[in-house]
Amino acid sequence: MSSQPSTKKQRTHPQYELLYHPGIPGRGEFIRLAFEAAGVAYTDTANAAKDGYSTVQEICMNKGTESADGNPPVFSPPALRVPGAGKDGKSALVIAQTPNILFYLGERLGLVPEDEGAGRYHVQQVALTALDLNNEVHDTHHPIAVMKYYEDQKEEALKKAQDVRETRIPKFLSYFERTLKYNEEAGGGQGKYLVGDKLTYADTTVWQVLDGCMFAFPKEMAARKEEFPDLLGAFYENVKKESGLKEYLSSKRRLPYSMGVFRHYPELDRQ
Ligand SMILES: N[C@@H](CCC(=O)N[C@@H](CS)C(=O)NCC(=O)O)C(=O)O
Repeated sequence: MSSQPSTKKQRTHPQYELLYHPGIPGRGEFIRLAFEAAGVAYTDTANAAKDGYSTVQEICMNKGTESADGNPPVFSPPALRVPGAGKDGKSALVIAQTPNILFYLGERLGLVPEDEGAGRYHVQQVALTALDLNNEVHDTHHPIAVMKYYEDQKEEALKKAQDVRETRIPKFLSYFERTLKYNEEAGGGQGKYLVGDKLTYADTTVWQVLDGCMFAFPKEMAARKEEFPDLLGAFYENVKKESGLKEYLSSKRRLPYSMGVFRHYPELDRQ
């Protein structure tokens, strides 16, 4: 699908291409949310056409010394291809690693504080922390081997999930809740935004991880609501209502969770 969110920005943009696996939100979702929140069009290459995934595989999963257009190799999707932004100013730029892509897009999509000071690094700091939690949640169902089935590592998964739910999730939620309060006390955000007084990719990234945790561990997250009322209440609800995101979240472009990072195995949730 070629995404056409409502256009909010006046600036002209290249036709950005998100290179990711088809059919799952996965780590591609952090990038989609940034585009959708900004109202900037992008091509979700693997979901846009039947042969789209072969392009993703050629660029991001080849065994050569180059990804494409003279760019260095990519370890794995997601990657971003930006036509016209290559070294010679004509070919394409290809970059990878979710937080690196978000950092590149942040200023271009208007999803970081306007001044170039500490605020931009704070946005990146919060997003990186949310992505750390994303990785820890992944390890609850694959604690031993990424390429082995969940069923082959279930015993370890039960132990890992218990630790992540009991010690790691509350530690991360506490950090995000304190970040919200810090911003509010500094006169920004009104409890709606983590950094500054408008939506940044820190908000969209934290929101996606919270939403994924609610899918994966519904009982655990419901039980934590009292402890973290601002984060799991006002903040979570407000991000959903942001223009661009509201339309996206009820559209077909928002893919359902399935067998990606966020999986619902009832036995891994609070009992
Ligand atoms: N740290 C990387 C992780 C990338 C990653 O793990 N990508 C997954 C899909 S979400 C993948 O295809 N991994 C293949 C592999 O690790 O072999 C990022 O944030 O982009």
